[in-house]
Amino acid sequence: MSFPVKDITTKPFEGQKPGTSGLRKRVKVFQQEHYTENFVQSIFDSIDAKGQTLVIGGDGRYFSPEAVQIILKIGSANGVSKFIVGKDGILSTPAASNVIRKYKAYGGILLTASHNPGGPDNDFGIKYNVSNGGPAPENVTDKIFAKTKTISTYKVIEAPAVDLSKIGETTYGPSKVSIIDSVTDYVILLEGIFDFPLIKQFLLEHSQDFKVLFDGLHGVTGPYARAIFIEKFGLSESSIQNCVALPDFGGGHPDPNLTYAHTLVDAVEKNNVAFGAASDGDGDRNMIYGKNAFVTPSDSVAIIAHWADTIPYFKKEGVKGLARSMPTSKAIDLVAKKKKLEYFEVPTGWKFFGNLMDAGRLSICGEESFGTGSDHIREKDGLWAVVAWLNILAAANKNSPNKLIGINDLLQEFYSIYGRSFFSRYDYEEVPSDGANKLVAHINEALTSGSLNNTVHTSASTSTKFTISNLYNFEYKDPIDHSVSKNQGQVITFSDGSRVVFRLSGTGSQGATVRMYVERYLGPEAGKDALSKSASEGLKSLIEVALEVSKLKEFLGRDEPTVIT
Ligand code: VG1
Ligand code: CO
Repeated sequence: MSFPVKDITTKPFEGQKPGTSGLRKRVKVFQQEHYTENFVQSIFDSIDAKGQTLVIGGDGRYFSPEAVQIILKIGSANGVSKFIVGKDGILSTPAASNVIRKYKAYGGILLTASHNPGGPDNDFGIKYNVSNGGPAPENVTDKIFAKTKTISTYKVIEAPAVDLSKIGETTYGPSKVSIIDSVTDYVILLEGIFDFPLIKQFLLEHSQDFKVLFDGLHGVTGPYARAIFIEKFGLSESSIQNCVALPDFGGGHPDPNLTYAHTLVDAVEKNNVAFGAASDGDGDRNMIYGKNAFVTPSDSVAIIAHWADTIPYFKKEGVKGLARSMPTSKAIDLVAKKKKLEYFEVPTGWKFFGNLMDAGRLSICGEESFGTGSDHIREKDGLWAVVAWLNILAAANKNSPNKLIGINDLLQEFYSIYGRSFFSRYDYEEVPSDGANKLVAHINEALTSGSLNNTVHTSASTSTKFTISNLYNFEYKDPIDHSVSKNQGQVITFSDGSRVVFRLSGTGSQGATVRMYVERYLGPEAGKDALSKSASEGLKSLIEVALEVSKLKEFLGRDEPTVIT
C-alpha cells in the first residue's frame, strides 16, 4: 500500500509561544482547525528528525488520542522513521524522558499540561524534548515559535489511525510505530536506583505503625504507583488511592500541594498515615506529607541531598553537584557547602538543569514548585522523590531499632544541623495582565532608581523591622553553553538574609499569574522552638512587608492569593 504525502495550506495562529514547559492552552484552542497541526509542523521545521526515532507520550488527558494521531501523520510525512509510543499514548513525563534516553531516540513529543486541569473545557499542552530526554532549551523553543509565525503549509500522510492500545510494532506508511508498555521501563529504572529490598522489608516490618498512602489524583502515575507500591513493595490496595488515570483527572486539579491534594491531606489526617505522597497530572511533581508533617519541596530536595549516600545510585555514582531554581529556598546550598559540593542557582523551569547534568556537574536538584529529581533522567520525577524518601526512611530506621523514625524526625534533625529556611509561595492566578504589568513596572522602577535601597519596613502585626539591602532582576548565564536568560524574576533582599521574589508564571493558559516567593532563614542556634514553627508563623511579618513594598493588592485588585504553598 502506498501512503501519499499531502501538503495542507494553513495560516499562522497568534500566541503559539512555548512557556516554562511547552505550549499550554485551552483544549478548545487546540481543537481549532489546523491549530495543533501548525504547532506540530513547526516543531518538525525546527529540528531534523528525518530518518530518526521519536518518542510520543503524555498524561492521557482529554484530546491526547487525537493529538497522537496528528503527530504520527505529520511526523511520518516529515520523514520520522520510527515512533515509540506509550500504550494509549500514555507515558508520564519522567517515563518519557527515560524512554528517550534508553532507546537513544532523537527526541520526544509530550502531550501534557502537567498540573493544569484537563477535560473539554480545560487545558491541553504540547512539549518537545531533545535527545538527552530533557525539555528543549530556549534556542529550540524560540525557533519553534518563530516557525509558527510564518507557517503556510503542513505535511501529512494519508493513512488510517494507528490502534494505540496494542503493544507491538507495526508499519505506518513509510515509518514504523512501536507501541510499548507505559510502565515497565520506568519501574526497571527505579529498581536500579533505589534499595527496593530494604524498603520492602522496612514497610513489611512496620505495616502497623508506618502506614503509607500514595494519591495519584487521577493523573498518569496511577499505574506506575500500582506497579511499585503493590507489586514491588507488597503493600495492600489501601496504600494507593485515586490511581485510575482519567482524561479529566476526575474533575480535579491534579496538583500535589496542600490546597489541591486535599484528598490526600484528609486521608492522612483521618487514618493516621505516617507517610503520604501525591503526584501531579503528568507525574513529574510530588508532595511528601505525613501525619503532622509537611515537607516543603525546598526542604525535600535538601534532605535527599543530605541523605544521598543511603541511595545505591548515589553510592555508586557519587554526588557531583547540587542545584535549585532561583526562587527555591537556599536549604540545599547549605548541604552543598557542608559536603563541599559545587552548587548552582538556575532560572525556573527544568530545562535549565539539563546542561549541567550532561556535563557531569549536577546530580540532585529541585524546584520549590514540588519538583525534585536527579541526573537519572532529564525531567523532574515525582515517584523518584517519593521512593527516595522511603529509601531514606528505611535506611535511617535500620540504625534505629528502638525508635521509629518518621518524616518529622528527619525534618527536625535537618533543621538542627543546618537551620531552617522558612519558605512560602503566594500565587495570584488569572489576574488581569494590565495589573500584573504594573506590579512588574513598579518594582522595576525601584530597581533602577534605587529608591527602596536601605529603606526600613515594619510589619504591622509583629513590629519586626526589615531593611531592604538590594533589588535585582535575576539573570542566568549557563556555565556550559554560555547562553544568557534575562528577566527571570525580581528579587528583593533584606539585611537579615530574607528574600522576596516576584515572577510571572509561564505555564498559565489565560490571563496572568503572579507568584510571590518569600524566604526567611533562621540558623540552628535559634533553637528547637523557633525552628519547628509553622511556615505561616515564621513568615508572617516578612509577607506583610513584601505586600506593602510591592503594593501588590493595589495593582492586582486581590486581597488574598488563589493558592498558598
Ligand atoms: C511552574 C513552576 C516551575 C515548573 C513549571 C513546570 O512554572 O513554577 O517551577 O518548572 O511550572 O512544572 P511557572 O512558569 O508557571 O511558574 V510542570 O509540573 O507544569 O511540568
Ligand atoms: Co508536571
